[in-house]
Amino acid sequence: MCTSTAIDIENGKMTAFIQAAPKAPNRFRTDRALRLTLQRLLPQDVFTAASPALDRMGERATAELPALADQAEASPPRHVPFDAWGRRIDRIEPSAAYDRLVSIGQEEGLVALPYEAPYGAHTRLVQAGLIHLFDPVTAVASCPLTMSDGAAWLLRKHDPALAARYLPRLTARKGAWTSGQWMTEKEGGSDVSRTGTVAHAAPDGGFLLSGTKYFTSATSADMALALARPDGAPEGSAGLSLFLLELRRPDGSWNGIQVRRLKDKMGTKALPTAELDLVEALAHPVGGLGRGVAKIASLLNIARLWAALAGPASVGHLLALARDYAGKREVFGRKLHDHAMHTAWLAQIAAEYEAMLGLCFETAAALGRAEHGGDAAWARLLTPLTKLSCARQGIWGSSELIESFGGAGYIEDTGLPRLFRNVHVHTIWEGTTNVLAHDVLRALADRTLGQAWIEDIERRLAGVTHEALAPILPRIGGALTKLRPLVLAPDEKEGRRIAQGMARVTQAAILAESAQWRIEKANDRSALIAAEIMTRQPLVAEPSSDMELASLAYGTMAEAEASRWAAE
Ligand code: UCC
Repeated sequence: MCTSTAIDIENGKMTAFIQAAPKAPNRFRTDRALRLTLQRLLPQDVFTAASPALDRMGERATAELPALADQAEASPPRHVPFDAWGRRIDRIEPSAAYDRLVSIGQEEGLVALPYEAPYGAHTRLVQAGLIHLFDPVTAVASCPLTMSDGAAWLLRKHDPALAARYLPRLTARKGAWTSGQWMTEKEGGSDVSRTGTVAHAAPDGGFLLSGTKYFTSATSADMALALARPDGAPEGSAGLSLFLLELRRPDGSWNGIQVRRLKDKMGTKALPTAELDLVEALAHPVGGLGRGVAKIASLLNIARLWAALAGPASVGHLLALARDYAGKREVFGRKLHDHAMHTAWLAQIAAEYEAMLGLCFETAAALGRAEHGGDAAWARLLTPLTKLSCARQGIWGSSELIESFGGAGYIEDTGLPRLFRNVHVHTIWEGTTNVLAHDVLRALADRTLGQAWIEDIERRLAGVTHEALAPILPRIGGALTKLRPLVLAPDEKEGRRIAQGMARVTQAAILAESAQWRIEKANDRSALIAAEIMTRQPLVAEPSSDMELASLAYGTMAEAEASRWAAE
């Protein structure tokens, strides 16, 4: 596998050693956490019926998709503002490889599945399994797919007439349209109440949008959903409406859109993200005027689930590579996997991976149930908890795993650094950690929801009866006791602590349930080990280690600054 014969050549002595590269297998076949979590949460007949599609995606993710992702990352999109004769054209050219990745996602049903709904309420979970396999090896081609899924759901929920027109296009498996989502402006990414884009009524019932959108995702899309303020509407978010616009007119020209520039981003390099001016772009209100923020929230919740899924997806993929590498790389006379410190470290990362995966897939299942008539408030609570925890844990786990390859993890043509860059976007887009913590607090304003969460954790823990899990239960129960008063009477300044604590406790309770199921049904103790490792960490931060200390430190720093200025 690796040779280290020293050879003499004219210029001195060189080594012919070549390190065998890490290779990820078909993870649907080899990743026990992934396979058994799906098996546990899906009815047996659904798991069996969905397995060929999951297996196919697992196969494509081993060679075909990474090769396309290499090409897409090596050829970032171009903005061509003018043609050879000086005519403004604003052409955005993503690489052919990027477009192919998007179309493979469409062919495999990543957008179509929830609308075809072959497995009823379980379809979202099957979709989550496919996204998990697809996402880390595809140069963030998931972005336009995410937006299209969110747009399709939003239209179905809020505007049957527009849905009849656009859903078949967005959810086709061949030649499908993609949608962008344009909320963010210079004044507001999180706080969209400051939206400056205006909408003037046009004679035919449409509206003409004018303003600047500062981060537009998937700018090579066919259509977009955008917030704007109609004439006469009040200030603030209550005055915003949601509009659908096609990006091109029937003759192929831009629909009142001028591209200022493509963003030069830290990662997601293959994905076109642009600053745009809207100059009387023709658009149509979605579900009539008003309630724009509430309407776009339907898209946000779906996009937040996709972003959360990217955390365990990246860590699962890197973990598979790291395990393979540990069997190929020799240091200090032994393979890496024969070094106890190395394997204990990978086990710690694997524990967090299991914890993320369980929460993400349970949330996908909850969203699926909500879409099929189940409890929408429950899915609304789980979604921000999942996104705020898994997007951040995804960065942590990816960072650790990049280190596990030593210097190779830092070298671009291994393909590893870009995974680390790309995973960072998920904490930012579709709401930062603080925005999501606020969202949790808003959801908890309904006191019955906080009580329902407490009861859900108690019910899960009551079902965990296997003796091997006995030491774990008091750790989760203790964290729940600490959180209970905070959940029932949340205090805004404790928002991060509450939301992160709830996310960790939910992860731990799901992991304990999963561990029991896997011991009993699959003779597998890996989730038990993961639960043991995970619950040895504090699940809820101490107040002094979070908010109070932070405020104190911030105040102290501000005082130091003030006294320095006074002295100057
Ligand atoms: O722009 C982005 C990046 C673009 C792509 C870039 C590509 C790559 C480059 C990388 C760059 C980093 S991503 C978008 C980022 N922005 C967001 O995700 C928005 C974050 N902000 C929020 O989520 C806020 O919480 C807002 C905007 C929703 C808060 O606005 P308001 O107006 O203060 O919200 P309210 O008053 O709380 O809610 C208004 C209505 C209420 O409904 P009604 O009127 O019936 O009471 C809420 O219940 O919206 C409802 N609502 C929700 N419903 C609000 N949030 C939700 C929710 N999560 N689920 C259901």
